[in-house]
Amino acid sequence: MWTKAALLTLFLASTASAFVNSKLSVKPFLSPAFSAVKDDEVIIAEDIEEKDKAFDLVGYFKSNLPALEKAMLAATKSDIPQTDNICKSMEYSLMAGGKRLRPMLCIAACEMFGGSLGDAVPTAIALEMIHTMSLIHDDLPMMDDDDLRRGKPTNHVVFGEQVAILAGDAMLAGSFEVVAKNTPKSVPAKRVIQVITILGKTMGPVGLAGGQAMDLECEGKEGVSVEDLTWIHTHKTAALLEASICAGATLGGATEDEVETLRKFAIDIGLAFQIADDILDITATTEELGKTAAKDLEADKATYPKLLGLEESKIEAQRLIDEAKTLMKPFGDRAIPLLAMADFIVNRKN
Ligand code: GRG
Repeated sequence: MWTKAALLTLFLASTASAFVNSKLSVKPFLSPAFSAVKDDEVIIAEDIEEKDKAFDLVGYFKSNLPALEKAMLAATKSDIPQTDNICKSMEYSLMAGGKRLRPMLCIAACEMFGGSLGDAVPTAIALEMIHTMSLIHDDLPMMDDDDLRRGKPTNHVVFGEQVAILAGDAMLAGSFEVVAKNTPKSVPAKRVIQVITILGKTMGPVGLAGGQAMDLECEGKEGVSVEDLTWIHTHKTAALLEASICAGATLGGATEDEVETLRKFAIDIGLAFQIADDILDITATTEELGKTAAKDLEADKATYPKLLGLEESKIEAQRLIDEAKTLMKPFGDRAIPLLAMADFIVNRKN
């Protein structure tokens, strides 16, 4: 078993690494498909790899954010006074910020196949509602027992455990309602049903709920293997990134084969996301993360750095990102926003 001191020593020895010090460096890339160019600088990119690095990801996020925030806020509102407290609790966590990665993946995948921002927004916010619900429940004393999330006291600390559980449940149920009710009528009903099916599966025993159950089962247990860990995180973490991308692509009109290719991409970047998360847990501060640092150590959790070592974990995360990006080659320029998000996943600071 790794002691906290051993892990911290490992961390100090690794602070010079390019991975930890790398930044989300984004320069504007002028493309008719994307209007998020911040200034006049135009980079003539030689190939997809360069274009993906040059893509203005920050601008892309900023341009999509207002539509998302507006729809998310509306999803927490009710004009029935008896619901004031639970609605406040939902709003507190949903509007607390966060990277909004899952909605952005959904929008990018939808646009990649010709869908619009408006086509994707209801599903995109449903994904963020599911994600936020999973964070609220994950933070409960009976689960990971945390008191800080997105830089604020956790939901149960502010509203109490009972309301926090119910606010999570309400958001889960509401996610289906939002997709069914608010997806534009121009999107074929068959695609909407496919999306609802994806969301349902993603929450279930072979999704977040099952991944979390196995994660809790393995806590403090000896002999957890890399295979066990990969199973946990394929379901607990990667499944929601997979749903985001597959649902977005479905809404945009991707074929079954195209969705399958994107699914492989999503699972790769989803696992890389978790490895990066495990690394940040021991290399970043509580202030940087907006949640309690070194939490995995405290709970004696199996993590990638614990099983593989810090350097190997970084190598594995980058290998997964490279593999994911290779899968996207057939899509050419259309995949650039998703490729830029894949890079962001391993270069992020929180
Ligand atoms: C969905 C039915 C159902 C149950 C949920 C509690 C639970 C079961 C699952 C836990 C899932 C979980 C919390 C996985 C961790 C994934 C992860 C690394 C989250 C951090 O995501 P970020 O960094 O967070 O994108 P922000 O705050 O930026 O959105």
